[in-house]
Amino acid sequence: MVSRRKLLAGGTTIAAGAAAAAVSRMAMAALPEPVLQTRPDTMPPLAPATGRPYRPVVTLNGWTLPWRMNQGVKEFHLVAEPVVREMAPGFKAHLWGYNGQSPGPTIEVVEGDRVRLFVTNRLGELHSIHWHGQRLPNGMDGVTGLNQPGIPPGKTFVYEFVARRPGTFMYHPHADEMVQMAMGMMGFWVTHPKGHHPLIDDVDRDFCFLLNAFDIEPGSATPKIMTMLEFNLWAWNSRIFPGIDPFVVRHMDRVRIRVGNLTMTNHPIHLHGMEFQVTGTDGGPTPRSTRRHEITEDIAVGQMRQLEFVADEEGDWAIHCHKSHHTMNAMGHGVPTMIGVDHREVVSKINRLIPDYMVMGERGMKDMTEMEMALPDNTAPMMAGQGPFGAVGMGGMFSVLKVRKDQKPGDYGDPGWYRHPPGTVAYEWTGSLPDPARFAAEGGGSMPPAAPVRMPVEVKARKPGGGHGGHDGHGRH
Ligand SMILES: [Cu+2]
Repeated sequence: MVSRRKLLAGGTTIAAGAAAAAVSRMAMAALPEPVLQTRPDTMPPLAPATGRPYRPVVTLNGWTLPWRMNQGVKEFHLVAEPVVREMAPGFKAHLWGYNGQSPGPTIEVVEGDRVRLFVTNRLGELHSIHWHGQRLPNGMDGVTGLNQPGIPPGKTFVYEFVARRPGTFMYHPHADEMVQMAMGMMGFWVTHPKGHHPLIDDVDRDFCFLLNAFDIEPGSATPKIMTMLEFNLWAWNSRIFPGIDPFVVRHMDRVRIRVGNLTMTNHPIHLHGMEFQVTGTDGGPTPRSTRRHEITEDIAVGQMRQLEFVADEEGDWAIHCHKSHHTMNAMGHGVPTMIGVDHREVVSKINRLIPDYMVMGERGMKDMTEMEMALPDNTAPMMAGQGPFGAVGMGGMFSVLKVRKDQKPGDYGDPGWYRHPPGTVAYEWTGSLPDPARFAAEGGGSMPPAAPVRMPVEVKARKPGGGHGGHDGHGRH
């Protein structure tokens, strides 16, 4: 999160870019200097120093790309290049991205702005960028081969169009799409409304992030690019829990969270504690008559959603993808279910033969966080987050919405854990326990079986084994 120290450090980088807004006429003939940012921290919102005013967004574990005004045109410079992204503390991945990061920086403009984007290709193969959702001239749409030739390695292309409609957008490659997106190339784009818009409310805090997924074999650092279903790292802006910053807001703030999905499956994003409304989709702001309260919004592949709510409940509220496999980090193996089995002796014997062997905990997966196991080098922590009451047995797409009365306006700094008022935390029952009254185990049905049951069977629920690609859950290693 944005501490004072980080703010200063990050501010230097961004200020250097903002200063480019005041370059000489001579320099205006040249490309805008690319601004690079390699820290994975959530940077403070970039207040517009030039152009039309707006309330800037905060990019989760990311930043907004500074621009320069050149005779009324907003100029940005994106550099497509290999990057090293810290996905969680102690876990770095070799990805591709823009300007030092995966995802690339967020681009913020105002409805009606003329935008000129210089795109420099520092990859070893053709590149192009598609401005997902924008109204623009066909030749600016970025599909290699269809709308333009691919940008060769080492070359820079220029895209120029007017940001015609306000809303939530993304950008991503449209050259060798599968590889380049699997490697982490994507970014967020927000077009703010010009003046008051009847369907776009002012908010106090405006967050954005992309859903993305990677398949990085434990022990390696580069994603596999052929994967279609069996991803093992489910990320928000190329970060995984516990490495995802919290969303920090003031009590009674009006909050907007913008989410875009550039994975290959849907993600039901679930907020605890409060209901939100979906105020915008890919097509723009939603009519007020269609808005209803939700606590989970399924975001399909290639879609964007704006979730809005008034933060009227204090506390530390979970926000996560509701697919439970997406709140887990990389797993080393097709893990057998061992619930109910005391396997400690077995494991130590197997480990003599197969040092990396792991089994699922006997009381559930959370056991693994407490077991002494050597993970291969550069493996994401299986599940590790230390909350105020102990370990949080999660990974992947999980973060915390922190609602505080004493948070200052504009302060996104982490306030620490919520201090619950006395008597408002679930507690242990210490009285006597009556024997539970149980119903019979056999149920009825809408019809009797056609033939009497000869041989009753009893099974235990078991996670699907590895090797067959039918489910979109954990890795199959
Ligand atoms: Cu998900």
